[in-house]
Amino acid sequence: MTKPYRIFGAEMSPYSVKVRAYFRHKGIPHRWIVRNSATEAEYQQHAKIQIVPLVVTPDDVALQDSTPIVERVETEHPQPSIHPAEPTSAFVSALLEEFGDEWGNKWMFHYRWAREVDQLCSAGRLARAMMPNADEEQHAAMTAMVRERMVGRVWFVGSSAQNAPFIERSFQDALGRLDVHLADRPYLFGGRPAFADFGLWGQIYNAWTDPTPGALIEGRAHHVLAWVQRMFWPRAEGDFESWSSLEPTLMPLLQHQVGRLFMPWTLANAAAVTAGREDFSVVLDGHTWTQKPQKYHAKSLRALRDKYAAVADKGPLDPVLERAGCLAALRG
Ligand SMILES: N[C@@H](CCC(=O)N[C@@H](CS)C(=O)NCC(=O)O)C(=O)O
Repeated sequence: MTKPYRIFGAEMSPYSVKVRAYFRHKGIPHRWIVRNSATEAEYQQHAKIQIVPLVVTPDDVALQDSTPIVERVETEHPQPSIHPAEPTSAFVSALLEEFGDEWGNKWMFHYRWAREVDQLCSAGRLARAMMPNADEEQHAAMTAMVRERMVGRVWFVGSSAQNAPFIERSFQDALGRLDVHLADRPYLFGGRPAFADFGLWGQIYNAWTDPTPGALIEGRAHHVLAWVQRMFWPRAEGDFESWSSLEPTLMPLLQHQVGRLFMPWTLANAAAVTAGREDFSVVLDGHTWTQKPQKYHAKSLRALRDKYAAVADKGPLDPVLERAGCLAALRG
């Protein structure tokens, strides 16, 4: 019998649970291994960089970085596909996957560390996950350490006093639009989960576990809440829908969040990385956003542009991307 895949991850790591949900949906045999002191030696045997998730294949190949992990495993286990057959839907799904990973992470990370109630809850849970057998005193000390370390890192995703209300408006706007879209279907592209579901879900599920954004989801977005729970172990309930039936409620999310906010942000970020700048500012929907550039995002923008370039027939796709305000940025 072939060995199962091993996924080293953490419940509070959005990229880890994204990959786990993918393996669960595909029915690919795997073991979920929480990265903590007990599993650290095995993790270090395989990890090239110190991040989770780390996936080790049955023949002991180590994979890191959630998007390429899913893409690679998908080529080895192509059925049932997470990519809609219609090329427009397939590309929009890849675009939303990238948006979830990169912009959705700002929502999650900001809310996790902005307010005392979320800081205490998150630091306490992280400390417990790292040292499951700690006594109360050790746990309190570890909680304080984690809290100080993480609160000191929020600037990394652009969370700041200046950007905070803007990030929170973006989250709440997206929740409202997703709730309308998910009122009529179990997953973003219809009856089965697509690439986009996994990327967005990792972030929104993690936000749901924190007090402030969790209350927003539970209070205002019942269809999103049902999707958060469905995606925990996602099962196909039907087929992908046609783009024409998805567009009426998916386009507003693309326009308001992806075209207006994420695309100009990612372009400005990539330009700042290329120019080797210490920080950059960009006007997003009338708000001046300032942060230090994030190197990884320049790389993932290049990968997204490569995916756009590889779409063979752009005839139906380009007008959709134009309406969404995303086309120019993807052409590069
Ligand atoms: N682009 C990577 C991001 C992975 C990532 O940022 N992982 C975080 C946890 S969610 C991590 O391990 N960070 C290392 C650290 O905080 O020390 C992916 O998609 O897998």
